Amino acid sequence: MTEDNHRIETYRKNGYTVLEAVYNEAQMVAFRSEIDRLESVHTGIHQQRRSWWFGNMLERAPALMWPVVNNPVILDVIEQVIGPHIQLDNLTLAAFPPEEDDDAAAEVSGWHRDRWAHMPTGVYERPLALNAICYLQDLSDENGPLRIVPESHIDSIALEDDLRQSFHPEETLIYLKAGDVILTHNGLMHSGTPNRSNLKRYFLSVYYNCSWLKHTDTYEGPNCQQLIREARERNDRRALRLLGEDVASRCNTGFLRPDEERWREWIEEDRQALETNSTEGVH
Ligand SMILES: O=C(O)CCC(=O)C(=O)O
Repeated sequence: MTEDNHRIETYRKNGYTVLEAVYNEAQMVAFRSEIDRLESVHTGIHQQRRSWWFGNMLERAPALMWPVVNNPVILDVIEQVIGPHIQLDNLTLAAFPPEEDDDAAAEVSGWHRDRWAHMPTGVYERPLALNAICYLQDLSDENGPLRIVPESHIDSIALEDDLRQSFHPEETLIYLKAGDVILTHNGLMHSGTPNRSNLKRYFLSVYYNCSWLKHTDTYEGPNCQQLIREARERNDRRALRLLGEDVASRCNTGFLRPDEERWREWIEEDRQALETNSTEGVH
């Protein structure tokens, strides 16, 4: 079995996979500085209280964020999971300051499944969305690991509200290194952990969904519109889909052949469309 096939198989089984060292320290410094900059301009009535969440990050910082959204290492894996149908649902930078009162803090930040999920049925279903989360520092017991319940994207594990901030008997703690990316299935139950270090806990979440769904961020601003124009000029279908423009609509094929076989053809067609365009541009 190839390494790629093994990754996809474990993703389907566990509900997540980790891509190591996707971003380097220089990029991490840039991401952290961007959060700090946004915090410093959001004062007064715009001030956020216990944690900072900045959405629409592609419009706010396109040069920094477009390579993150359009990262081929991540997109190649997601295309193996849901096919060449990937859209950016939202891109968020977040920072959690140290807990003010250590003793009062819950054990767990809050169990949940992600946007566009549903209660699993006992069999694997392809996700409608995947979260690509990157922590901007190594995770530790002090700043709080990511907690997940493996296979909860398949098993219909339910949880009462009063248990959302308690340890789960089947949980696994994940101590990602700064710059690693974890790709989760949106049906996977997970939670952060309160930050008991004395430094901020930063992360970046690139949330992708299927390109025929709505998207949460808006791509109508001048920066995203410029990215769309550039993608059109390159005939870059993958980039256009990311930004809500599904040019090659493949949603009504009759569905009489295995999806994976179709996906391989479409991925190749998209690659050729891009390549033909770049060859035509050279005179
Ligand atoms: O704080 C964390 O580590 C988890 C973040 C999270 O749950 C999410 O992005 O959905």
